[in-house]
Order: sequence, then C-alpha cells, then structure tokens
Amino acid sequence: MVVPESQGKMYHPPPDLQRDAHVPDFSSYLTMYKRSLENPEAFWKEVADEFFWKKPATGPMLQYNFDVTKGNVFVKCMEGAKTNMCYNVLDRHVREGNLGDKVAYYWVGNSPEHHSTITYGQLLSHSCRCANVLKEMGVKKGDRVSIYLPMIPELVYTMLACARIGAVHSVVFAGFSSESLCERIMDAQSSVLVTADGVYRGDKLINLKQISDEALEKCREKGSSSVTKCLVIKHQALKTKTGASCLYFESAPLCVQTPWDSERDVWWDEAMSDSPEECEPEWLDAEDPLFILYTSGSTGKPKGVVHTVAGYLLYTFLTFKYVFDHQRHDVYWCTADIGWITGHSYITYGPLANGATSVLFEGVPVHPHVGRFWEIIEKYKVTKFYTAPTAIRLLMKFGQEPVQKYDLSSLRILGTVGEPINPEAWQWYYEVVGQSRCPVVDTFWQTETFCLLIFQTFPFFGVEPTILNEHGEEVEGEAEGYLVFRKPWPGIMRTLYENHERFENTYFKKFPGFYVTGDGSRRDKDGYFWITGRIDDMLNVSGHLLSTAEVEAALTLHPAVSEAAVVSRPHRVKGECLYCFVTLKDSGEFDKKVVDELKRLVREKIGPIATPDFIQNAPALPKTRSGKIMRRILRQIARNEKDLGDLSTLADPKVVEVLFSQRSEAA
Ligand code: 6R9
Repeated sequence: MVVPESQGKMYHPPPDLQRDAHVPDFSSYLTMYKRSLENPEAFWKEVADEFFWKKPATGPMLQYNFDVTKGNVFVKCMEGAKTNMCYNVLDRHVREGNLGDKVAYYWVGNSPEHHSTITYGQLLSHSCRCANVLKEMGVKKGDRVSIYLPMIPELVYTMLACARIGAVHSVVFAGFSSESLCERIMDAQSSVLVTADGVYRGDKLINLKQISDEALEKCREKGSSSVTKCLVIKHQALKTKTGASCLYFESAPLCVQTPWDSERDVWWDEAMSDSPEECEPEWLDAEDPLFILYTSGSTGKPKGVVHTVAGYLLYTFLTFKYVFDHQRHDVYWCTADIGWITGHSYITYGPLANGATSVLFEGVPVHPHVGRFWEIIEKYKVTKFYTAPTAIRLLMKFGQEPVQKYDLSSLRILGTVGEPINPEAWQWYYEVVGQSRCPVVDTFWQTETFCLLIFQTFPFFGVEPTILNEHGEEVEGEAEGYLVFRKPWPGIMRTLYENHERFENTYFKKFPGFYVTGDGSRRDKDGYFWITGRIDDMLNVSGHLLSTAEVEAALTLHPAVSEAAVVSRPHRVKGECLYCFVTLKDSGEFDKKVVDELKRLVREKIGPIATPDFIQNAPALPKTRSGKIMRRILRQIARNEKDLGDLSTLADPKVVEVLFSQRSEAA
C-alpha cells in the first residue's frame, strides 16, 4: 500500500487480510490489470457471466469513439443484450443465491432511536410493490422519476423500482433548494416526484414537501408541468401518535399540516398497502439509460450525467468487489448521501450487486454527539468504512477521545473519496480510526466516470490513464499535467441528458481522442498517479505551477489547523500569489505566531516559491452540499469581488459574509 508521498513511507496490510483477499498482492493485481487491458473482451465477458441476461449480447463487450474529429463520441457495452438491474441485484440473490434472509441494510436514522433492518427478501418485495405503484401512476419504460428523499430505505426501494420497470431515476440530494430541484425536474421532464413530508438533519428540520411544492410551483411558472403525481413518504421521525404527519418547528411545538394537493399527491403508505408484491422486470437493452444524476458543478446549469444499464452493472459490481475486497460476512458502510454518485454506486448498486450487507445512515457525523460514526461502527461491527476527507478533518477537530470511547476492532479496510486527502488527515484516519491496522484506500473518480478509476494511486481494471501537457501531447515517465483517458471502461457516462453536444464539448473537445477529467495529476517514477486537484485549481506563481492541493496538505500538517483552502490572487510581480484560508481546530487561536509558523511550514515542505502571501482565518469554508470546497467563491473573496453570482449550491451561504468581513490584507 502506498500513502501520500510526503510521508515517505510504505504501509503494508496485515498478513491475515492479505492472505484472505481476492487479490493477495500487487503482482497478482498487475497480472489481472494487464489482462484487462490486453484482452478486454475476455475480461469483461467473464464479469458479465456473473449476471443474468435475458438475451445475450450480439456486439462486443465495448465499442467506442472518443475522437470528436472522427464523428460522434459514443460508448456501447454489450450491444444487443437484454437484462434488468433490479433483477440482478435482488431476484438473483433471493432466488438463485438463497440470500432472502441476509441483511441488505441496517438503516440508522438521524436520531439513534430510529433504526431498522431490511433483508434482501424484504428489499425485493418493497421494490416490487413500489414498482407497481409507479406503474399505476402511469410511469413507463424510459419515463423519468425525480426522487427528492433523505437517506431512508424508501429511497433505495424507489431507485430499484424505477430500475425494475425501466424508468430513469433522477435522485436530487434532499438538501437542495426548491430552485435547484425545479431546475433538475424541468431538465429531466420527470412525470413523478417522490419525496417525504420532512426530515431532521441533526436538529434542523427540513420541510421537504413544502420545498417540493415550491419547486413544482416554480416549474409551473416557467411553463413546465411535467410532474403529474407526487408520492409522499411520512417520515418516521415526524409521525405523531395518531399517525398524522406533523411538522414541528424548533421555535414552537406547533403541528403544521403537510401541504397537500389531493389531485396530485399520494401518501406512500396508502399506495403501497394494496400494491401487489409481484412485478415482472422490464427487460432492457444493455444501453438503455438507468439513471440521470446532476453534477453539482460550481458554475452554470447542472449537467445531467446519463448512465446505462449493462456497463454500470459490470463496473459497479467489480469495483466494489475488489476495491473494498468484499467478503461474505462484511458489514460495509459508506457515509455518503445517495444524492451523490458515491451513494448511487457504493450504497445502492455496488453493494447490492455483490449481495453485501451495508449500513444506511441518515444522520450527520456530529449529532447527537461527535462520536456518532464510531458508535455506529461499534454497534453494527462495521468491517469496511468509506468516507470523505472533509468528514475526517471535521472529526479530527474533536481529538482522539471520542473515537477511543468505542470498540472499532471490527474494522478491516478504510476508504476515502471526494477530494485529495492531505497527509495529516490520512495519518489520523490510519492511526486513530484504523488503529494502524487497516489499509486506507484512496479512491479517485467522478460522477461522469460512474465508479472509481484510480485507487491507491493505481488504475483499476480496464482503465488506462495518461497525462497530457498543455499542447495535448502525451508525456512519458515522471510528469505532471492533464489527467485523461484514451479508452472507455464499461461504466463511463454515455451522454448528458438531451445534450450530447455539451457532453462532447465539455469532455472531448479540448484534446480529441481523450476523455478529459478536468483534474490534474502527477505520475511518479514508479508509475503511480497522484491527483493534484482540478486543473482550474492550479496556480502559477512566478512561472511555477503549483497545485492548491499540495499547499493545502502542507498547511494542514500544522497541529492547530483542521482544514485549509488555497486560491490564487493576482500579484504585480509574481503573476499570481497564494491566498490561504485556514480553519483552526477548536482549541486554536489565530494570531501572528500561527501565521508565521504556517508560512514557514509551507516553505519547508514545498519551497520558498510556495510561501503564502496571505493567510486568513476561516471559521468555516464555503462548501457545496456534497462537501467540496467552492474555490471559485474563495478566489472572489481573496480578490474582494463582491458580485458572487449563483450561490445556490452552497451548503451554508452565511459563511461567505463572515469570510468577507475577515479578509486579510496583511502580507
Ligand atoms: C466521486 C466524486 C469529482 C471530482 C474529481 C476530483 C475530486 C474525487 C478524489 C478527488 C482527489 C480523490 N475527487 N475523489 N480528488 N482524490 N480521491 O467525488 O464525484 O462529485 O463528481 O467529484 O472530485 O476533482 O474530478 P464528483
């Protein structure tokens, strides 16, 4: 196992983990990897053999064109085959694998009082009943269904129900505003919206039905009334003793009736109660769409990334199996929200395709106390745990004590995703959470790539990354530049919904013949890939290219720092200079001493060229709802540009005001 290079050490997995693993060592991995590139047809065919195909493929495992100058960009996997995702992730296990009684999910609510267990058999029956409800509402193959739900089991039932009848689901994270929901409903032209009356996130009540009503009203005002039915779940946490849905507001114990349109709105419980448990799957073409997921894109209209049935099934299955080394008795937990791609691939489809047992967690890491994650790991004896660097940095702030209160001896493998992980966070995750015994798997991928691509700084099966310079030339050996891919893998996106031109322009125009990720990467002398962050996060200081990620990693090595974000600011002499936003741990005080120490640290770790010109105290950083730092906004704060444009993707817009008021002009 390799770790961020600045640590300069190799960490090896414990021998028992290695002995029982699907791939026991790196050389076996390399043999399989080489085979996946040299003979993709045989490699993917073997994977496909794990699943049920109503009709076999007539075309090859993969066909594609990545070169815009030679015609339309396309990718096809197993053309001619017919199958069904829901059948493969549920019926196959229940009917053929005898897993009907195996736990699919341990659901854990926002409040520790709320929890339940769902077996594969129950998941199948709920999904079929929901599929019948949707059919009853007129949903047919190819129709879009928008899902605006918190992390409750009904979210998974609805996704699988759509997959069963060939409807295309579009899950919208339940923290988005009515404006964002409306935009996504309109783009997808969904005919049904599935939502809940409300949900508590921590101790904050989110009035989902009201937001949904506002979204539908906004769509109507904009001339779009595609949604004819709204299916509404009564959230368990909002049910009163009488069973009525009731929204309590913090300020007053007031029961507010859920807003209702009796023509359009249907209660889930009522619709499900007499819905039949049998539902014949719709046999779909391999290349039929499975879902649309809008990327959180920091600027412009969201992009409706489209993924298709067969390619997704193969890739989500395989990545989950190998990257987390899935074993039959594992209890796996990915803390992401299903509203993001990580949740689609590694809470819903990947684990289910493998017949895994997962934790489905509705809450937040610090409610009702800062040891919530560790408490859940202890209770369910979680073996594989997958989270984001931002969550690790948040929890690090509270020190080791909340972690050490719990028994985490069940843990075997830890994973991270979403951003580059800084060495400080990596070290804490490895030593404090994993007790220096669990490998930490860093996984790099994107909504567009569907499933993970590079893990442990090495590509996954079938994936061949390369690095291009500014002129689009491939650079060999040790190099840094644009991370691109010359060939597809089964799970790559196929298009942007109803906008193939934008798809080609965004990802394939810059360097014809390559899928351009938009990320930068460095390849070291051993051929490992180190993601340096979004290309637009690169800085050019006095002609030296620096990645924001490496400066951030240096800053977070300081014991008082919990998080840092670095942006560029124009500089008369250097062209650009570094402006750093630094969040201190609870105990830390932001003073000149810390600023000087931080500057020294960056100088030491990277070199004098990277010495920050500005370091600002940031009580919090502006983040998207999926936890990504919005550097665009930080850049504008650094430049004192007040017109910030669209802030709708921000989780907490108040952060921006605070940062403006504390701008640092001191060099
Ligand atoms: C899965 C997901 C994609 C962007 C991607 C990159 C960044 C994700 C990363 C990482 C460094 C990692 N990213 N994982 N950067 N190391 N392990 O997050 O998808 O929301 O589409 O974001 O996230 O910049 O291009 P998505």
